[in-house]
Amino acid sequence: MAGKSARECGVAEKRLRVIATRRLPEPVEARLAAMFDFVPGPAEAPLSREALDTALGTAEVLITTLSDRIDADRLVAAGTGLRLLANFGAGVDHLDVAAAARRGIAVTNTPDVATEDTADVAMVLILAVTRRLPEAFALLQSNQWEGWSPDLLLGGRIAGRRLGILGMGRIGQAVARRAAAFGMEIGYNNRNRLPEAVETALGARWWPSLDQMIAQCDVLSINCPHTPATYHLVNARRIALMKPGAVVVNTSRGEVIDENALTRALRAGEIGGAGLDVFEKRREINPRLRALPNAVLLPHMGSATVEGRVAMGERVIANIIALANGAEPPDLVTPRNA
Ligand code: 8YV
Repeated sequence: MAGKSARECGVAEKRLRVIATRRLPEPVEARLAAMFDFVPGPAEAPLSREALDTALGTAEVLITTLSDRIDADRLVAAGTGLRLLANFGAGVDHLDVAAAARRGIAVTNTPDVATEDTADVAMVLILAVTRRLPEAFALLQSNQWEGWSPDLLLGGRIAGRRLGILGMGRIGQAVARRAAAFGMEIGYNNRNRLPEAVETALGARWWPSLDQMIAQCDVLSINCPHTPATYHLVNARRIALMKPGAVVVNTSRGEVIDENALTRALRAGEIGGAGLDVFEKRREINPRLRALPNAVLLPHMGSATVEGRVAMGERVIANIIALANGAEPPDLVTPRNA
């Protein structure tokens, strides 16, 4: 498809002004440039406030990422021509979808395409914490490994452990499939119970009470989106319910966990460890958390595969093409499903 013209792609001839806030994969940018009046974003950092305001004021479609916080106040800068915030990513908690809707601006996201990659990283974190991988890397890098010994870096076996999945959407279910293959027992807590056939296929048990699930599981995997209802769902009270030795893994959004409460519990040895790909204040990670040997921290790379990023770009393009053709974009996010 790269290089095809708007006409060949079935897009109306008037070229929409599409501005991206970040650089996107090369084939995705090539397609956007062939079809639209496309302005790529800078590679190295998010747009400054001023540059974001200018982009909001001049774009018809703005391709956003999670590094662009666009709330109601920011939307004041939107020009009358702005019709779509096409988010490059599934989570839209950085965008005020309701405020956008009030201004007649649609919001789309890129569901599905990061499911398997994000679930892989959840497993990476479960294994890295329980098998103490960072300590192992550090030992070799320090050149102080004295060879095999019977008690060196003993971790825990994950087979037979109970996994509690908080949020059993696509990613939660992909984590369940992987964890089952590793011999874990799967439980989940979700707003709605899954159909029985899906539960059976996944071998997953529904816990109607999050408190009860948290108190029973050995590993808690956070896979629900961040919404006002899930903010600090894993708070100090719930962390205190966890078994000593339990592990918390988060590949969703940092805000779902009270990061300071988690740090306190880890430092006090009240729980066993944490594997985090996301943080409450993005790059401003609690330094005490960063210093802990039983906290494995990753730089938000759950969906960071070449294939995933290109697929995200394809979803963005499909949404813009639909808009350009006067059709409903396939991945429309409404205030109700945001
Ligand atoms: C993306 C994510 O990389 O899709 C999401 O919601 O959290 C990430 O994996 C990010 O959103 C890009 O904007």
